[in-house]
Amino acid sequence: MSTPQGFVFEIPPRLTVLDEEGVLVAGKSPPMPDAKACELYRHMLRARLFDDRLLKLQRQGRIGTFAPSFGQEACQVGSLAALTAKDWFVPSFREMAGALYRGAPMKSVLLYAMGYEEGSIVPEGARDLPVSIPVGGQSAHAVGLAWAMKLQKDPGIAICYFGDGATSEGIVYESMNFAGVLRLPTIFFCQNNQWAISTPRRLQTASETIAQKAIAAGIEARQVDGNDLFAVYQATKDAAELARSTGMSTLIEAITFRRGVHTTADDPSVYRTKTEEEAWAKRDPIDRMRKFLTVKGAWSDAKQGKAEEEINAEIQQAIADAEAFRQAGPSPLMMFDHTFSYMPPYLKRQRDEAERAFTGRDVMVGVSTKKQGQGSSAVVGELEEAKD
Ligand SMILES: Cc1ncc(C[n+]2csc(CCOP(=O)(O)OP(=O)(O)O)c2C)c(N)n1
Ligand SMILES: [Mg+2]
Repeated sequence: MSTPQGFVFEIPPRLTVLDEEGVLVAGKSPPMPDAKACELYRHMLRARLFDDRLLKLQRQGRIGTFAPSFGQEACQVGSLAALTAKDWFVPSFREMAGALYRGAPMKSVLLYAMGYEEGSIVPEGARDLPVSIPVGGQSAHAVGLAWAMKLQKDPGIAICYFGDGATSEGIVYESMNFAGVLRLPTIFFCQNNQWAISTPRRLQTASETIAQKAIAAGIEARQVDGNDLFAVYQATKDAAELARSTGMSTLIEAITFRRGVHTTADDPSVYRTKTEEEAWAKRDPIDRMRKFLTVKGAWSDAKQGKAEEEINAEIQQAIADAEAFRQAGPSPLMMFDHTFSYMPPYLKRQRDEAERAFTGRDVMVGVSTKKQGQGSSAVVGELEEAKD
């Protein structure tokens, strides 16, 4: 149905360019040359290897909690590759792959996970916001940035990331409504990863798609295969062009899967099945792109080996730098300062507990504080709860 303004209330069919086997869908062609695809593949691999390492560091007590990007690398790298450094990147808490792509140092990611405010410092001049924990809240920041750019006649756009769960938060609707009414060049990028902690997609909303939520706000709606970097790239490029030329926003629903834990404080085996996890493992975005590039002769085992070696060395160096910072740097207890002029008792209790956990240890949490049979210690549990 078309309105007098020419707005069409419909969602085009879900876009897929590369199928699960890494084969081009009939009639589709790659939206970029092989060299660019290899470069983006390497970015996804880099995030995946870093994610793996972060999980190990957390289990060793060397960093605190974090939310892995595992399985969602194509959503983040594919969409950001379609934008420029002059566009604003507005993440939630699961966009480590995106942050690295934008140029965040690995050391910063580590410092954030160690509890240091320094981990939230964005490199000078970068149009990136730091991690945002309140679910959905960053959508309003993106719209504010888009509004400021519109007023300043700055040609940039803002892209914000949120999950399927966040679409049940009022602020996401308010932001889309604002963007629609004022024509603020924003891309609302929903990574529908099928779960909001233990809440499955089917209990999140009765609407058939998340994309259709754009229609009420009068903005464009798209659905893409979120494990297909080419589809994500194409959809974001189209949305960016539309936003730049007309101010029209788009809600992109990327269908993907959170392959790992929600955060390191979570154990998905208690609420979802192995069968579901295995089905999605077959659709993995990195494997899919590797197959495609290998068949084309653009990637090889030798290139993979070299890339892994370089990335692992980079990770090693970042860990060494972050741990040296911890040895020499300010206390992570500073995270409790500067918010209240008078510290509320509940926060004081958390601070004291954290102090006991940190004092005299050169790791975040000692193994001795672990309770039998639990993945995390009582102290970490409380810190994680506070951070969630
Ligand atoms: C306003 C608010 N409510 C609750 C939480 C606790 N919480 C953290 S993540 C999360 C689920 C988010 O799910 P989704 O939006 O699907 O994103 P995903 O974690 O799957 O990437 C919840 C409820 C929070 N951080 N902020
Ligand atoms: Mg989710």
